[in-house]
Amino acid sequence: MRFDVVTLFPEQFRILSGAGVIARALGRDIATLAIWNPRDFASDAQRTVDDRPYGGGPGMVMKVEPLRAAIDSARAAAVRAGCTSRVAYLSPQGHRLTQADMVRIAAAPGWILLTGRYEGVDERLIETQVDEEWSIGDYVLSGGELAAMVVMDAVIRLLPGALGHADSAAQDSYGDGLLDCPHYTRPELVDGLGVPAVLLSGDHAAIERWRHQQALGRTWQRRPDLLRARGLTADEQALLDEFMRGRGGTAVEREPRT
Ligand code: 9WO
Repeated sequence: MRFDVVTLFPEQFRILSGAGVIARALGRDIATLAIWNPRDFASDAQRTVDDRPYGGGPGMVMKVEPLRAAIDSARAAAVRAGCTSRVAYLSPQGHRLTQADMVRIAAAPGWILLTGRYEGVDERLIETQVDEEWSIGDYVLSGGELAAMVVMDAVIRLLPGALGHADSAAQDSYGDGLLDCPHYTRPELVDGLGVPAVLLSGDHAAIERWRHQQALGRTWQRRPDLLRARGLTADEQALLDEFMRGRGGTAVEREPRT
C-alpha cells in the first residue's frame, strides 16, 4: 500500500522510519511513503503557502494553488506506481475514525493524506480535491501531521506481513469489537498482587474462556456503548452474566454524563 503525504513539515515523518513495526513495514516495502511539500510548489519568490482569511480574524489560511499542485504531483506519482489513490484531509471536522474504518482504509491501494497547518485550508480546495475528511478524535492539534501518522500506524500494522505473528492484528483490542483482556508476565508476585490462577493452570480452553469473559466484562464496565453496538451471542451473554455476578458491580463511568 502506498501513502503520499502532503505536508509543510516533511521532517516530522522521519519518526515513522526510525524503529518498530511501521519502520520495518516501510523497510520491507509492505507500505511505501512519499512526501510532498506544498512550499516546493509555490510559484512566487517567497514560496508563499498561506494568506490572510477573507472576512478577517486571527491567523492564516493555506492557499489553494500550492496545495493543488502538490496533490497533482502526488497523484501522478501514485498513478506511475500503479496506484489510484484517493485524497483524505485530516481535520477535527472529519468523520471520526474507528478500527472498522482502519480496515477499510487498509484495503485501498493507496491514499494521499493532506495535512493542514495554521487555521486550516481554503474550503474550495477541500470541495474540489478532497474525497474524505478524517478525524482521529475530538480535540484540536497544531496540525494534521500527527493525525496522519496515527492513521498510518493503525493501517500499516493491519497489512499482511507487517506484524511478526500471523493473526495478532485479529486478536487486537477492537479486532472482535471488544476491549482487550488483562495481561500478566513474570514475576508471579508484584507488590503483593498475584496472577489469576487460571493463567497458571495450563488449561488452554479455560484460559481462552477466561480471557473472553474478561474482554466482555471490561467492555461492559468501560465502554457499554461498544457492547450495545456489537450485540452478544447467547454464550457471551452467559459469560457476561457470570462476570457481573462475580463483580456484583455497576459499569464504571469513565466519561462524565452530559
Ligand atoms: C487553529 C486555530 C487558531 C485560532 C483560531 C481557530 C483555529 N482553528 C485552528 C485549527 O483548527 N487548526 C487546524 C490545525 C487546521 C487543520 C489542521 N489542524 C489540525 C488537524 N488540528 N487538529 C487536527 C486533527 C486532525 C485529525 N483528527 C483530530 C485533529
